[in-house]
Amino acid sequence: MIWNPTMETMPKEQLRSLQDERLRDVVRRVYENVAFYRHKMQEKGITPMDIRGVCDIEKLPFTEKQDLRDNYPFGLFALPQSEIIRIHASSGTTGKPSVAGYTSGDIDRWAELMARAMYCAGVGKEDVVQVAYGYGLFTGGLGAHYGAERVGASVIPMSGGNTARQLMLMEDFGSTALCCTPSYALNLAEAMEQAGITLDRIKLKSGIFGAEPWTEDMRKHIEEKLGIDALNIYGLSEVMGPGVSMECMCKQGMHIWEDHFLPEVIGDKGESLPYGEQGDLTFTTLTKHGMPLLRYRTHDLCVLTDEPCPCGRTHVRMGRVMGRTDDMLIIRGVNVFPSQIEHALLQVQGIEPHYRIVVDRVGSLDTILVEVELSSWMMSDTVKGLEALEERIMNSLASHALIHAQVKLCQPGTLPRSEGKAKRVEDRRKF
Ligand code: DLL
Repeated sequence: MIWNPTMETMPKEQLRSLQDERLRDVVRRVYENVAFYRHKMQEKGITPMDIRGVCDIEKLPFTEKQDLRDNYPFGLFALPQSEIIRIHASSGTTGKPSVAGYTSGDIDRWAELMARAMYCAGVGKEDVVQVAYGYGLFTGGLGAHYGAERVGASVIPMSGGNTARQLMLMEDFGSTALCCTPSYALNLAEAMEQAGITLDRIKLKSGIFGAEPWTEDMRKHIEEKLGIDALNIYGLSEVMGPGVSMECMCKQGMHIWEDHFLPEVIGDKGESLPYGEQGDLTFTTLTKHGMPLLRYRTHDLCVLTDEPCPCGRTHVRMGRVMGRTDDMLIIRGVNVFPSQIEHALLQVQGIEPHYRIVVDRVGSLDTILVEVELSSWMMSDTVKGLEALEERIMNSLASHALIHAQVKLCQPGTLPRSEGKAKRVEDRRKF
């Protein structure tokens, strides 16, 4: 199922010349309408005339999240407010959020890209889509909502939370697709088990999960528990929201919709890296009118590949996001991402994928404690058995994540559950 075959399977050369044309257009628009970009380009001694196409991308300035903050709230909008019909903002743990404005054309294009995403997951007009991403300033709920409507599915706009009600409606309304964070999908699966709802009572067949990092192991776990295909979707509010990229049924990375976004992977020295190398994912928006961005540094670490995909889509794919550069923990000089810890934990039998990472400092030494829940069948095990399990977890953490962590086994159901983006790390160190 391909929503827009002309665009999604467009030959590479044709796609590139479309990008060339659209890049020239967006550069001209921001130069004329956004003082921030005009100044940045003047500083670099360039004008829109210097940008002939994608080959000149490295001449353009980067945009950082801080630039959005400095121009808070509407300083990067490229059109007068009368043209803006929607405003979203990302939560931002400290200070002011970063804001994004959309014209009606932007909303229309977003719905189109989310429709592509729905088709990637095999979701069409016969489907009942339960949207359990939060509705509001967060882009997850409304993004999924408009995409599901665009393909003609029946949308249940649940928003996040209220787990018992989610399950009741999932069963009663016969939801066939679920949109939420992977951690909430896991939470729902567990609650289903506890409520004694067996898989034959629900009709779910696919999940469109994203907004936070997750692992291949977690995918398997969720797929088994819910009896579905669990697919990865990526996006960020500054660039659009969910649907910047989406995995197809081949499950080999997420297609970035290159007719709308120009991705680059940037290395430590600010250089554009070739496909296959890991770096900071960076986007230039090619068709946004409300708030176009040039070379926006997401700080999400990943790898791009342009190996042909069996699905026939020609758009470049991004691998799983390893983590954000600012999520990386440095424990006694060792760099570790929460996703590596998740991977290490899910190799071990006897525990559940509910975990929390507590980092602290004792004297001048960093400590890391990994709390993880026991599977219920382990609860009756002997002390010796539990000690051996702890040891296996520590070994797995040492070999897969290269850290020496303390491990605490917790009773099933005792660690906090997520309803949106999971908060798995508690860093108690004072810097
Ligand atoms: O999380 C948009 C979204 C909603 C994406 C629903 C997918 C589904 P923000 O709140 O601005 O927007 O957060 C963006 O979340 O820079 C990544 O660090 C992370 N992220 C999003 N999707 C994924 C994913 C939405 N599939 C930030 N895997 C991004 C890993 C993801 N990280």
